[in-house]
Amino acid sequence: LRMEARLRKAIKNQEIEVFYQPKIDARADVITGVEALLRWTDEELGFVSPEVFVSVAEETGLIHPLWEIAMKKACTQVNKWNEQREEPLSLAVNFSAKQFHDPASLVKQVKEILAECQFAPNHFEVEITESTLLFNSEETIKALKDLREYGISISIDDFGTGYSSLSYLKTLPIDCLKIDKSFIQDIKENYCNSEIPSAIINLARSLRLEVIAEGVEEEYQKEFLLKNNCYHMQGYLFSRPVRGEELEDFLARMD
Ligand code: G
Ligand code: G
Ligand code: MN
Ligand code: NA
Repeated sequence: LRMEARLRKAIKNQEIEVFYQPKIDARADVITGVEALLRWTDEELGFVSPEVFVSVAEETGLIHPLWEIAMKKACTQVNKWNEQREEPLSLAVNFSAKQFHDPASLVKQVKEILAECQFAPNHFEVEITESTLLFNSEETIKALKDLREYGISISIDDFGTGYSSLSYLKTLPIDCLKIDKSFIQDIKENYCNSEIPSAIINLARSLRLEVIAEGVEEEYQKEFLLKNNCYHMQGYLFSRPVRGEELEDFLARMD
């Protein structure tokens, strides 16, 4: 209850920050986009893990205002960066399953915010988890189709950890599988424990989906992924999620 009240206050006083984690094409070590990740440090509670406050927000209806903060701040920020770039960065935002209770109005709001921020839909990515697809409601599927027709791409976050059936992969409007970081962290120096990432990479290829590995921390994990034709990566090996200013240093170093 105290956390809910503090979070409400933080939203009102604009104390919620957005951090950015680069997505890398590891073939050439170039940055292709960023994922927006919320951060909150409260005066009384100190740093609160997003896992904690996102779940509080989901239970209390605060996930919607938090999402609006992530959307507006990130679209504005990434647009600024893209003005200075030849190759625009894509922007990925996490969407909670709870937000698909009213899928049609969610789609409407996504379009409104992108239009308001003049952010190009074809550089925007929605990250959902398998739990969003679990109920497979007609309206959710229609919402994802609408987003895609608008130019937005859809990624399945934490792929491989959910309880949904694989059958949706053939029928649902999705673009990309994000291999969950737990599977990447399992990959050891001699490439043992790499069966699941290999299987997901092959699955994505067969279904003509894109694939990205998250949680890449070690050079040998990157090597394994490159050898297995998974080129897109995210993880501490490249960069932690960082503030906008720090991401600018990263961009300057990469270019
Ligand atoms: O940034 P970090 O890996 O610590 O995030 C922990 C969890 O919080 C992850 O599951 C991440 O998806 C979630 N999270 C961070 N930012 C957002 C957000 O803007 N919206 C939603 N729904 N979840 C977020
Ligand atoms: O659930 P989602 O994938 O959106 O959340 C991403 C979370 O993973 C963030 O909390 C981010 O800080 C974390 N993360 C990103 N890269 C790494 C990594 O290389 N190692 C670990 N342990 N966590 C990571
Ligand atoms: Mn994510
Ligand atoms: Na994840």
